[in-house]
Amino acid sequence: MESKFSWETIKEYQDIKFEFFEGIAKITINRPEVYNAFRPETNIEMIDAMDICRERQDVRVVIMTGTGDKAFCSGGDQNVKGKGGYVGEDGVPRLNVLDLHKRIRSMPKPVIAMVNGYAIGGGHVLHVVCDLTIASDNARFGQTGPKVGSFDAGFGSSYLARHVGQKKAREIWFLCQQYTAKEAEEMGMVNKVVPLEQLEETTVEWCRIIMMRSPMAVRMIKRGLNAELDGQAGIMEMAGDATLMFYLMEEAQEGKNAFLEKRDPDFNKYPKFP
Ligand code: S0N
Repeated sequence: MESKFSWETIKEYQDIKFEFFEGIAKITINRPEVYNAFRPETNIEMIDAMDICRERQDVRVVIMTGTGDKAFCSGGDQNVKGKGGYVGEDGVPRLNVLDLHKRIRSMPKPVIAMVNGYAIGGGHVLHVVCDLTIASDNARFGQTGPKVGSFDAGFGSSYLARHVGQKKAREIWFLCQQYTAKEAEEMGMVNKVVPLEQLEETTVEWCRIIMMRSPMAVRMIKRGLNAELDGQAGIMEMAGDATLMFYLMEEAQEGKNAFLEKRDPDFNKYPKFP
């Protein structure tokens, strides 16, 4: 489908497209012949793109999607699944999609799954891990792990249960059935369902609204919501951002300046709010 927006390529890859438009980065899995299933190289490229999104100050929101109108992502590429993981061109088996999940959680900006078809298996997990999900009306959601010889007992189940509740999460995993976009929305794992032809426009509209909000406030909300589930790693991310804000305060500058000027710091002059 033709895009209404003038996306510019940020970097060329083999398995993904990586584009930018007015503050929004878009990462598109570009393997339509396998319904956008991922192989180790796909994840390596997505991780690289995510790292660029993190570093670039002009990127405010990240969209993840798949090429075409059939699939967002159908999970791990079954053609390269071997013992010990998905086997890359280097012959090494990996499950490096987990490193991508960590990047999505850690990204100090919202990551939106723009689901344009099947979100199945590891593809379902991918949308679950994203901060928001906007789906087209033809999208279908579900897990296949216990049917095809895999499972994700990480975010793909525990975080899913935070969206849909424990009973539904167990149903999704134990039965491996598919759910319509409307059912997924009613369950609470999809934020909005729109006709396919309005999917990108709606997602960009949501990005634009987010970009009108305070980046630091949005960032801290993401940190807080993650920390509830992510334990010490989540607290570390939130603490890192608290330190970032402290660095911006004169009180922190005073400590550094006093050290460099070889004098005692004077912290008395700073407010001590109740
Ligand atoms: C998506 C489905 C339901 C679509 O069915 P439909 O419409 O009947 O089309 P098909 O003819 O089946 O598919 C079209 C073409 O696409 C190929 N294809 C589809 N999915 C894959 C895939 N995953 N790998 C390779 N090829 C795929 C088809 O073969 C077909 O090609 P042609 O035309 O050439 O025959 C249906 O396709 C389906 O059910 N797909 C398989 C879904 C699946 O089982 N995915 C893998 C699930 N497992 C994982 O994702 C692993 C996850 C994991 O290991 C993990 C573990 C720990 C922690 C995290 C994870 C994680 O990934 O999150």
